[in-house]
Amino acid sequence: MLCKALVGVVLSLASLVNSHYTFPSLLVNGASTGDWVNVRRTDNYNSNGPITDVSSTNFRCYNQGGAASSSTARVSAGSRIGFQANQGVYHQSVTNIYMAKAPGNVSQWDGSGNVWFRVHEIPAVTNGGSSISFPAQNVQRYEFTLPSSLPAGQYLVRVENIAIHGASSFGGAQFYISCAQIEVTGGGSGNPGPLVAIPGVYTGRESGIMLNIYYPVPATYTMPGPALWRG
Ligand SMILES: *[C@@H]1O[C@H](CO)[C@@H](O)[C@H](O)[C@H]1NC(C)=O
Ligand SMILES: [Cu+2]
Repeated sequence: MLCKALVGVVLSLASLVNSHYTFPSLLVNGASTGDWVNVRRTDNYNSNGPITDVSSTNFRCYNQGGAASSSTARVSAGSRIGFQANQGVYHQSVTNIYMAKAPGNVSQWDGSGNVWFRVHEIPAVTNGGSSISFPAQNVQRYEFTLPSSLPAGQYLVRVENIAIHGASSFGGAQFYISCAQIEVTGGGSGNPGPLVAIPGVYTGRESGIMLNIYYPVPATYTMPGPALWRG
């Protein structure tokens, strides 16, 4: 018992030093546009710490401490975009990417309302209970293709990495979030949805957010969030 407790302390000290991260840069067709240039600087830009309250307004873009806006990157529909972390993503985790269309100038928009749709996911991989693995872990970049039917206009793009190494009790999941500003050119007449509000999209008790990944090994894993919109 004592031994186990000591191992626990050592492991948690190690994770304090090493394991947190941020997503400061936007990727456009594989190239970073720089740290906090097109991504709104998050409150944890120094601490790298997670947000855990899914009902907080700060759960949207994690930038209530200031630095509301950044500059807006122009990208054409059909391009490959994404986010780069400031170091490898250490935690056993899964990743969602959401987008929301601004009613006007995205620099002056806070992303409130039923406006967010989910465009990309990197779930955990299970196989009926014998193992679980995390393709979102030990990588630094999450990229996806903007559907060519995405309507032109200005958008917030929100990366949400959900670390579930200690998620067996309520509030234990760690969320690493940031929002980029883009202006989509070209584009089509798609109708992105279903639309949800952030916060509001989660209660924190979803099976993909509050779970024990160790024992018993989950037989399946369900990504939290609305259905994906793929264009
Ligand atoms: C959008 O808002 C930002 C910040 O207020 C401003 O710098 C920029 O010029 C605006 N863009 C347009 C097209 O009005
Ligand atoms: Cu961490």
